Amino acid sequence: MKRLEAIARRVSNWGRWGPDDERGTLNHITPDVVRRAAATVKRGVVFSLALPLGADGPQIGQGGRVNPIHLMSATDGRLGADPEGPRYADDFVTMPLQCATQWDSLAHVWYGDRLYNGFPAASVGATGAARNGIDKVGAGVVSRGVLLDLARARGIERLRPGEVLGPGDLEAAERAERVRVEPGDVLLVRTGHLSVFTRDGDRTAYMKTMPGLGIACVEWLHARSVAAVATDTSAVEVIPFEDAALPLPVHALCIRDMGLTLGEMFDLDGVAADCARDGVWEFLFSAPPLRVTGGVGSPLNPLAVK
Ligand code: UVW
Repeated sequence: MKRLEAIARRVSNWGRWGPDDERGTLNHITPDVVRRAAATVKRGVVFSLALPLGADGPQIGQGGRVNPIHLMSATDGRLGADPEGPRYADDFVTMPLQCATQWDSLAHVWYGDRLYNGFPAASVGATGAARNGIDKVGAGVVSRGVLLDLARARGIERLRPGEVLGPGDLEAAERAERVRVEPGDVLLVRTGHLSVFTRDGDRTAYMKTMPGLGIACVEWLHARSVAAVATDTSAVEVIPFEDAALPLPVHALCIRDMGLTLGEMFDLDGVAADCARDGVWEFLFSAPPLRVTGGVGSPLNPLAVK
């Protein structure tokens, strides 16, 4: 990370919201931002941006990440002796918290023995994250969502795996959509890459390489005071990495230095099609994580309301 030190210093938010802050850029979501977000709702239509949580998910076992295992613990449960009485079903699910549509918490990636805001890396251990866990997100993530559809802005179905996206690409989409990413917004970036999995059914190609944000975007996200950023890929950033000797640079700078929450595997196709129809690329966005104590991530069902 030595080579990225200068960027890390420029984008650092350590101490900005106090020495105990564990929410990072989510602090950009002020009551004014939420009111403005609510005012974007005009038609009352709601889109889910989540992949289904099931055995058919995108995971290929890489890094121990598997798809959810859903088991029934009761299928004919009954209480009391009345054979005509109510019956019930119960179930449980075993899953990596990172296996489908999800937020990365600020304890997910770090370097140099320090997490976001200077907390020791040892805060993350066998019992979870004592600092910067997903449970610290509190009231959730409710803000204005702005969708930049980079594939559509270029008139193509999807971007090429390995394509490095820069600030110029984000701004070109802003111009094409006549929208501007403002402080406190949740930025949703559609690359079209999700269809490698959802349409072509090729999990390996979806998971192993992808278009994504390059290092140059980190300062842009900082300058725009974005609250969180999510994409339709599994890593937000480009894979292969820009420098093979420097893995996860965007995660490292965004999560550890800036305190920026990252969202992955968002299904943006439905809402993007609607935005293309009505020309409105902003909406009320709500994606509260599960309050998993000490979790370093959380599965989600993000909603866009227009
Ligand atoms: C890692 O691969 C560590 O992170 P992510 O799934 O967030 O890309």
